[in-house]
Amino acid sequence: MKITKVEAIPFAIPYRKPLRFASGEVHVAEHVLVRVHTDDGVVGVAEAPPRPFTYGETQDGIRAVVDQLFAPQVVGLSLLERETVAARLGRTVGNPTAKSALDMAVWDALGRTLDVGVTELLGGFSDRMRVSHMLGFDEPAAMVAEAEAMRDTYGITTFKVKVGRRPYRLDTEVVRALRTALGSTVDLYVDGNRGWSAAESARAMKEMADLDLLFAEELCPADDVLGRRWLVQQCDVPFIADESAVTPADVTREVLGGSATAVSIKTARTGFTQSQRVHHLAEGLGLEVVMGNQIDGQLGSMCTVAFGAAYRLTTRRAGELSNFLDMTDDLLTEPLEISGGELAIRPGAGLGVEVDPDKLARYRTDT
Ligand code: MUC
Ligand code: MG
Repeated sequence: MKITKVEAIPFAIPYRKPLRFASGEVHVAEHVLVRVHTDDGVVGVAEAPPRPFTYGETQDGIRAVVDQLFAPQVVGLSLLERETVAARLGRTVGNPTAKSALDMAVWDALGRTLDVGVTELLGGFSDRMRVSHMLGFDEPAAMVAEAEAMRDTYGITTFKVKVGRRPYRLDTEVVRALRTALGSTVDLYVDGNRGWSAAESARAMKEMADLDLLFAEELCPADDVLGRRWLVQQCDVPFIADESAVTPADVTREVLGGSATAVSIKTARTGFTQSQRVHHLAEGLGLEVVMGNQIDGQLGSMCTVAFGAAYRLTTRRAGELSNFLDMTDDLLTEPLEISGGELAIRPGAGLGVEVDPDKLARYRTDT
């Protein structure tokens, strides 16, 4: 079970339709495939999505930190020494998606070695999650059409609507149009990616008070400490900390400081090992939890559902698992399939998915 080699392979797959939101936009999935090899001939995989606008990481930076700092510190360790892996990666600050992909590839390799699924290793609560679809900025009619297509084709009935534009009415009109078109049979929530001030957020929430929102996420910057606290106090729905709560310590600070009442768990930034800590913390604090999307490809989405399905708390709400549908292609031998509004884990060992060597050869950018 010894780790013998770690690879960080950059690849690029264009989006059919870019995702736009208040802090940036994504046109091409320029991710890094991380592979962990063991002396038993097992290979564990995961992907790191660089999000410079959220974590300051780039594709080149992820490759460099994995190759130069992380790989030398984990080669020689056993797959069972996951806490030691976490402690060694933890000596370096930041780099959350690079650390997470390595962590999840170790868990995948462990599952494959033991012939057990990652979800079973983690908690084994369920084998599936309901799916929430994230709607990026567009005209109201286009966003309504996208939501209707997701509902009619995949049975998805939960939508996270990107907001945070100025003037805020651009977004409140979209949310109103969605509620009018889709009726009360769908769940809607909003994510501002820190685009509004606290005062704009309060006004926008007041204007949407009759739209029966489920949550509000990261509407204004958490660094606007008093403004954010003031906003969260008057919010009548759970207020999700996403990019303001990257580590378990951040979650503690934001929640105890009154800046959030719910948390987004993203395996892309907390892997499986740190996501367990965030999950247990959220359970202990009595927080609502949503499994979030870091604009993941199919491998990243499988990591999200593998973790989310493992616990009762994470299965309570739909997980953000569908944005890979906007990519022109992906790396897996068998594409993920959403049906009846749900995404199931794969029955095999580890994550239960395989990277297609031909697809990797086509999309890798290092050869
Ligand atoms: C989200 O929930 O915010 C957009 C920016 C980011 O960091 O993640 C995505 C989705
Ligand atoms: Mg968010």
